[in-house]
This record gives sequence, structure tokens and C-alpha cells, in this order.
Amino acid sequence: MNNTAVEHEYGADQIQILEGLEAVRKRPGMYIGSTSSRGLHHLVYEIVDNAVDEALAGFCDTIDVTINEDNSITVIDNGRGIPVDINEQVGRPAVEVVFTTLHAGGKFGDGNYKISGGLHGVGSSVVNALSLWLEVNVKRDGKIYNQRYEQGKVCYDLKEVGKCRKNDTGTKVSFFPDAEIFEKIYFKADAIKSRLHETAYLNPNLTIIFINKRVGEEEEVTFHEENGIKAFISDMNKEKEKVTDIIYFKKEQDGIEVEIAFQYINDFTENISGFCNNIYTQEGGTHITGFKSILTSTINQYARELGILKEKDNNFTGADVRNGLVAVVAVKHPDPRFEGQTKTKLDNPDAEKVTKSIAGEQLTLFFDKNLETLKNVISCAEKSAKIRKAEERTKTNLLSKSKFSIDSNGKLSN
Ligand code: 28F
Repeated sequence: MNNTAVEHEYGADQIQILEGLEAVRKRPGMYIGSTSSRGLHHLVYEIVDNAVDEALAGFCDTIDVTINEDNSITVIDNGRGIPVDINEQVGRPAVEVVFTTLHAGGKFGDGNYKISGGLHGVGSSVVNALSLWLEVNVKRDGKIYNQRYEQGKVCYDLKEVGKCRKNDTGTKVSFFPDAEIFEKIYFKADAIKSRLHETAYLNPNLTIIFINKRVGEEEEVTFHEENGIKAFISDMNKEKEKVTDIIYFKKEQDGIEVEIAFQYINDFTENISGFCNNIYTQEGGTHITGFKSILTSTINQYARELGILKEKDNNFTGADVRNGLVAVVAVKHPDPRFEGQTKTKLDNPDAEKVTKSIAGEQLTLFFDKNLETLKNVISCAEKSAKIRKAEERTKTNLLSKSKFSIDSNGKLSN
């Protein structure tokens, strides 16, 4: 068996494949955002997300993530194992196609992987292209298969390296990032742990084991969060003075699932974290907009019904209503679109519509039955409105007392 990429002979299909991965190495930023430490860690999350997809499909419940002593990464899942049969189109084993073809892996449109993330929609082949070496082991049908790649190139054909019990299945991927590509190749244990913990909150059925084998940093941590995003909120607010209990609901409509947990705390802050298909949407998007707008209108409506807002009063602003709010909004969408600077802003209009519809219904159901909680939420908004109005008055006073004013362009002038 030849063990070097150089000696491998390529057919026309393989050459096309290589050109695909070569494109990834030429412009890595297009596929993983950047070649900074952030992009480096993206490699780990890309592989973990594939394992999470297998869990979402219902075939895997445990994922191991190891930083090895040499700073390589190993991710293991106990799913079905990536198929090893020959792909008819390419004439190569499916697993090889997954690692050597850009966009292979059936992330979209094959029914199986309906709710996978696909932030950059790239997956295993991109990690392979950007790794000095990558090895995959598949346990399937009582056999253990192995293949190795270097800088994306096949080192040897997929080979059987052992036997296992027929019901023992899964995928193991190890890789070492390519220092030619990345500014730094040192993995930060804390960053990985925190992302894995987040993944555990979002997938309550999953157990994720983090192992660090680097000398002097040895540790093993298990993440399993049976209470899902409720536990996420509860942990975030651990040290805070709570104004309400945690309010939680999860519902599906038009093929879109909306899961929301929130709690008010006695703080002049707002903290809303959005996720789509397990991906943190740093720049927000339609799911967040939908939740914010329905929360604002719902609270204003109640405040009027209760006579807390009088006819002459203005509505609470969105910021008033979110004063003290800590929330997680997690949606599952069959075909997510991301936009924005870092492609972390959900763009699907139907996500806004469905979030509004579900949250509107569930908020009303909840507040109708929990008047005390409602009153506490409204008093958070009142506090914010009071401060806001005082600030507005101060501003007006300053302006009228001085010879300055705001001109039609919104600029301070005299
Ligand atoms: C450590 C990282 O990547 N796990 C994965 C699977 C399982 C299947 C799959 C993956 C089928 C043909 C594309 C198995 N059996 N962990 C992982 N587990 N991919 S990735 O299928 C990929 C498609 O080519 C799988 C039946 N269907 C799917």
C-alpha cells in the first residue's frame, strides 16, 4: 500500500475533485470565514456538527471530542458510520467522496439531513483540504475501515483494518490543521468546551465528552443537559436576581420548529441568543426580529388592558420591554439562508412569520394564566421607560438651556 499522496494516480474525476479542494486551500476564508484562530476552531465545529447531524437524524447519542497530545483533534460518534459502498457516479467509496468532494455529504435536499446547519455548508471535505493530515475510521457491518489524506489528497484506498461487532457502528475523524494555512494552529480548550456545552444545551438527548490529552492540561468533561435551553438560561442567570421563572415553549408550524426559553432578571441589560439548526446566529436575523416584535406588541397590549398604560401614554419601546430579558431563541429550518458580514444572520422571512405566530400564541397562553409574572415583566418595562424619559428630559433641558440645538441632519449645531 503506498502511503504518500505523490504516488497516487488520479483519473479525470479525481482531478476535478482535487481542483475543488485546491480552491479551498487557495481561498480558505471563503469556506471557514478566516484563517485566524476562529477559522481554526471552525474545523473542529465542522466535524462535530456532522456528528451532531447524525444525532439529529436519530442514530447517535454520544460524541467524543479529544485534543490529542500532539494538538491534533479526534472526533468520534456512535452513529451509523459513513457509508463505504461504491458511489456509482464517481466509482469511489462514499466515505472517500465525502472527504474529497466539495459539498458532498448530502447536507441538503436528501431528506435525511433536513435540519443540518450548513453555516458555510462545507463540511468534511473543507476540513480535509485544510489539514496537514486527516484520517477517517468507519465501523460498519462488523468491519473497521480506514483512509488517510494529506492536504486533502488521498494517501491510499479505503482499507479494512479490523473487525468489530455488527451492532458496533460509528465514525471517527482525526486531523491536524495545516500550518501553511492557519496563522496559529494551537487549539483553545476553553473555546472548544464552551461551544460543546452550547451544543449539549441545544441537543438534550446528546452526551458530549471532551478530553484534553495535552501535557499539563489533562482533563475530561462530560456535557449532557437534559433540560436543554431551560438549563442554558438557568445557568446564565445563576448569579442573578430573578424577576420571573423561566418561560418555555416549543412548537412546529409549516415545517419550522421554534423553541424559546426566557427569564427576566433585575438588571438593566438584555441578552437574546439566537440559533438556527444549532448554529449560533451572532448577527441575529428573522427569528430574533420575530420574537422581539411579538414580545413588544404583546406586552404593550396587556399593559393597556390592565390600565398600566393609559390612553395618553405612549407604548413601551422594544428596548423597554427587553429590559432585564435573558432569552434563547432556537429555530430549526429545513432550508436556512444566512447573510451578513460573518454569514451569521438568519435571512428566511418565513422564520420571522412562524416565530411571531408561535411566540404570540404561546406568550398569550402563558400570561393569561400567570398574571403575577406578567405584572413583573411590565414593571421591568416601566423601570426602563422611566429612565428613558428622564434621559430624554435631561437632553432637552441641556439643549434648551444652551444655545445649541439639533439641526435637520440630527447634528448638534448652534
Ligand atoms: C466524527 C464526525 O461525520 N458522522 C457522520 C454519517 C452517517 C451517514 C452519512 C455521515 C451518504 C452517502 C453522503 C449513514 N448511513 N462524524 C461524522 N455520520 N454521513 S457523517 O451519510 C453521508 C451520505 O454519501 C449515513 C446511512 N445514511 C447516512
